[in-house]
Amino acid sequence: MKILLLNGPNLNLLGQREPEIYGHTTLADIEAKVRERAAELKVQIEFRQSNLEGELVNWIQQAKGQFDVIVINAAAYTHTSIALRDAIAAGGVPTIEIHLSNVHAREEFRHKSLIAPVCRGQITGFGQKSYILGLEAAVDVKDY
Ligand code: CA2
Repeated sequence: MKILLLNGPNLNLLGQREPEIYGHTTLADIEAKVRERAAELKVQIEFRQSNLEGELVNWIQQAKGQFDVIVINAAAYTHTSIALRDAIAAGGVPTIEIHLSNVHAREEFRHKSLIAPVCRGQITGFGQKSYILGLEAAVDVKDY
């Protein structure tokens, strides 16, 4: 099984800014933990980050036939991007939405996810563990 794990804008800054919200863990630390768990689960993982909406759209489009599941932390694009939503809907690759913080406990503009209706489910608020939970949900996605 091949899983594509996508990260949206500014997540490359994790661990360097706003530690009171996002903690001290870097995206590289998260990637290492995800790779460890993926090895235990015997699944292949491709881990990417982009600050560019169009690049994320391209990756989602290209995932068809290459990956079995997408796990995505779309970051701020979660709340703004019809383009990402359309790409997920059109791509037909089952997609799981994840967030580090609990978006529903934050500012009102973060309560709305434009991608949630086209994702299989949403995992939000468990810090870096959201990535592990997303991966575990991805492995079993056909059973849900
Ligand atoms: O909680 C999450 O995972 C978010 O997707 C993170 C996004 C935010 O816009 C979403 O509402 C929730 C922000 C990612 C940016 O991360 C930063 C890390 C360090 C410094 C600044 C931003």
